[in-house]
Amino acid sequence: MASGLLLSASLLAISCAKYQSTSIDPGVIAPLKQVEEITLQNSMPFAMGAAVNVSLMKSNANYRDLVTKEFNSITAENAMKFASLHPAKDTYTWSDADYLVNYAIASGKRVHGHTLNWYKSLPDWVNNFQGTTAEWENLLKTHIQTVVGHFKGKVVSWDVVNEAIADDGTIRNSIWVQKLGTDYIGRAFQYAHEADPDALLFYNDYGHEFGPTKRTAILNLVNSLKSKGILIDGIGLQMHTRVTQTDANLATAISTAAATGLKVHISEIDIALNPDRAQSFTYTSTLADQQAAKYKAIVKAYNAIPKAQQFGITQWNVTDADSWIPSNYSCPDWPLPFDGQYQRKPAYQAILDGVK
Ligand code: 9MR
Repeated sequence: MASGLLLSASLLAISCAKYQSTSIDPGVIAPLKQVEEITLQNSMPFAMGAAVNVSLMKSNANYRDLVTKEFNSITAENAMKFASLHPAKDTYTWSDADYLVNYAIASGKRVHGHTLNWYKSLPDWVNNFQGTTAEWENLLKTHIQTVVGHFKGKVVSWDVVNEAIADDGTIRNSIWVQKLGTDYIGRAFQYAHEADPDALLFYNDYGHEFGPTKRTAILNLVNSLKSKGILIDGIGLQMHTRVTQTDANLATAISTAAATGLKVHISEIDIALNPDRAQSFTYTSTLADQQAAKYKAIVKAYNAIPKAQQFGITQWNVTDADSWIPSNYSCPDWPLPFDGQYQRKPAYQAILDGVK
């Protein structure tokens, strides 16, 4: 008892000495406030996402830690595509996608699903499928409803149809159009809605910033779905763009999408520095600054649309070392806000500045 009193008395003496030395009145001291670290998810007024690669999430702690720290929304770069989830007619492989969804739930992040219908990344069994129109319709419906049903209540939103418009503004002559006609697009949305009435459903495409031809065709498509009473919640602007694109074209892409009244997701952003795909190309601080200015212009235009329509901005993978661009085009490039050493580039601060 006596030693307990002695201990309390000495602790009091120490803390009083502390207060005296900093001349703070112990009676009015405020509880310690935790200083919030500046990260994309802490600092931006809308969701900030990244497309992630499951192998890197599993094998690379630097990559995973950066995703955990910076982002509050996750898209699977490849793990939810048809070929990944449904490699044979009666076989579904959920493990990689489930891994991501479980990671997101455990770390309090939103999951955006990508993608239920695309003309690429189809397994051979679909490309080679010999069936009647009814059998193709069943294939489309079964895939969509099995996938949406599996993730019901965990994946909040889906890119239902991806890249159905060609660059010349016509409906892309995909395998789906060949087998089912152009109205398959609306039915894909209906099938997804039936499987999870709470999921937000997006049409996702690239090239809104190229000019009016493709953009108008995309906007006409989503407006016609709406006017037919088909449930569509949002429009995804992929925004695989380049440092040479004009701010005006980028802003028009965003404002015209918002004029539909739908939610707008900048769903796959990256900004190429080497759009001519030169084999030998050098990353310079000038280019990094130009890229930063372009990120800022996009964020600024996005921040100007109504809050209720801001679904968020998702970058396509995490660092320059993981981007699809160098491998896809066999050329060097540095399109993302983080460098290959997981460090923030000038684009990072520019994104934060875009909402100031
Ligand atoms: O980044 C993805 C790459 O790893 C895949 O090989 C490729 C084919 O499935 O798809 C890439 O992601 C694309 C996305 O799914 C749709 N929009 C264009 C993206 C870049 O090609």
